[in-house]
Amino acid sequence: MAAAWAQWEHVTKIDPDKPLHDEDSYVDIADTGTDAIIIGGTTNVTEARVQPILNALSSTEIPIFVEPTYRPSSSHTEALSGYLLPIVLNADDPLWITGAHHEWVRSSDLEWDYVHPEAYIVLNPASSVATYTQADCDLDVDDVVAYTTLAEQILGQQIVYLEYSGTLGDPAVVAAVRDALSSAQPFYGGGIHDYDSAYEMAKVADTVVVGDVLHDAGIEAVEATVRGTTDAKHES
Ligand code: 1GP
Repeated sequence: MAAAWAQWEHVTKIDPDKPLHDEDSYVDIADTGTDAIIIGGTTNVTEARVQPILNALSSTEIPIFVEPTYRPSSSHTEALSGYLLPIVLNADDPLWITGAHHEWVRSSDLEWDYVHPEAYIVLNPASSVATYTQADCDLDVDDVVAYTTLAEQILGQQIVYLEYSGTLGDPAVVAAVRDALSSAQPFYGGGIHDYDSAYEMAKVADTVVVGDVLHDAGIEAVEATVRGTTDAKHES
C-alpha cells in the first residue's frame, strides 16, 4: 500500500499556538486545494489545543495528521489520520532524536499503523525549532546531503523534511536532497508565502508545507501557494 503522503504535493500546517487570520475558519483550509493538514508547532501542540481543531475539521474529508509535542494518548480517532513524529537529525539535544520518543513508547499505547516518523533537518538557525532542539544549522550542502542519505539508508526513514521554518530556503540544497534520495519522499517547509515561492520550492521538493502564511495572511494566500505548487508540478 502506498504511503498516506505519497500523493501530497501541498500541505498546510496549522500551529495550534497561533490564531487564524481575520475571519478565517479551519474548514476553509480544506477547500483551498491543499492535500493534507498537519497540526504541529514547536510548542504547545497539546491535546487540549489540538482537539478543538480536530473537532472543527470533523466534517472534512482531508487527511489530518498531528506532530505532537505531547505524549499521544491514543493513536487514532475518527478525525485524525495519524501521527507524524519528527526526529531532528541535527539536534544537539538528544531529546529530539530519541529522548521524547522513548518516553512516548514507554508510556503510550500507540497503534503503530498510525505512527510515522519524519527525519527532520532543521536549517534556519533563527527559528524557534532550531533554538528548542539546539539544532546545528551550520551545515553546507554536503552535510545536508549526508544527513539525507543517513536518514534513508541507515535509519530507513521514508520522509526527509527540510525545515527552514520562517525563511525561504536554498532551492539548490533542496534539489540536492531530492537527488540524493532513492525512494524516501522529500518534504520542504519554510517561508512559502505566495505563488512564486511555492512554485520555486515545488519544483525541487515532492511535497511543500506552508505554515505561517495561513496565520499571517490567511486562506486566500494559502490558495495562491496551492496554485503555485500545482503549476510547478503539472505544467507542460
Ligand atoms: C513549519 O515547515 C513549516 O514547520 C512551514 O514553515 O511557517 O515558514 O511556512 P513556515
